[in-house]
Amino acid sequence: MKRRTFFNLSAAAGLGMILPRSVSNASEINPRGDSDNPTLEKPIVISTWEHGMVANEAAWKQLIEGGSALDAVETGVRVTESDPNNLSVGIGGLPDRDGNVTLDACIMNHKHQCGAVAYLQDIENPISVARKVMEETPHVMLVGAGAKQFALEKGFVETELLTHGTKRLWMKWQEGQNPDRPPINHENHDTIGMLAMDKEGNLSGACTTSGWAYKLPGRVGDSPIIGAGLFVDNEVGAACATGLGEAVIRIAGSSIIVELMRQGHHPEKACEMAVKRIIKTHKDTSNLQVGFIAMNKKGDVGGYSVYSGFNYAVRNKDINMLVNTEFDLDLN
Ligand code: SD4
Repeated sequence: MKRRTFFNLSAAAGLGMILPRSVSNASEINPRGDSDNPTLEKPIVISTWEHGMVANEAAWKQLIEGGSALDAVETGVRVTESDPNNLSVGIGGLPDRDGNVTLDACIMNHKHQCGAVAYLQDIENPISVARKVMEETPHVMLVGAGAKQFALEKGFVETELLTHGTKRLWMKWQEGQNPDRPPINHENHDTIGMLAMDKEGNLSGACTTSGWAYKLPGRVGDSPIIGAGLFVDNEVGAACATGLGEAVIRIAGSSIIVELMRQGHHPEKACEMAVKRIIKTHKDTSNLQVGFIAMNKKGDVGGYSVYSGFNYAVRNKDINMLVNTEFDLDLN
């Protein structure tokens, strides 16, 4: 059974409430672009998963003070990167098969400028390194040892990213698993992707992750790849992804969503169409969790996922809430 995505503006307004999606009362408002759909007033920030609530808060502070969407998304996702209890982003992210934490991140602004790092080790805030790549080099992406060297040259501090907790989890995984066949499941995906529109109406996005837990050494997912994990086109809108990166890359997920919005589709519908394309391109849908979120220039937002269980956090002056998305395959 499909459920619809609802925002409850009156209940959520300014209260900092986290509401489940299946809120049901007369003031429900459908954000799909129906007649009573409210276009959210800028500034707006949205981000993936429940950890997006705190990340949004940091981004929101920038936005209401007149900060740029770019500053907001960088500030926002840094909160998640620096949280040692988050198992999929920054410090405390789960390592690869061999116990090395390798981070992927990208950032994009309203001028089609973008920067990315992949397979970056020992640096807590890859998003800020990605921004430096964007602003201080002629390149878009630096990877591995070169990315780390660049970060150190720019004054970033070398940090141990494997915590006692993640080391223990990795050792436990090694005992129980064939190290050549890293598993993928819905629990080990928690990337943060964030999209913001500032007071000027400019869009930016950021995406950062430690990737697929226990991945093969050298593996890079969608999160640092512009057009896959994140895409921003200031004329149209922005989108970002979380979940199985390989599946997102195969359909150039975020850029497809922006193009679908350009054709006039509401962000939620565009995300749904991308999800359907992912399902269509995979014979085996087990472990195929992918979630997208998107925002258009008008201030409509939406998300959609392959499986149930995905949510995203929304913040503007009227809303501060967690929205469970619609999905195609029910895990329950
Ligand atoms: C990846 N897309 O590396 C990332 C992982 C992720 O929530 O999104 N986790 O494939």
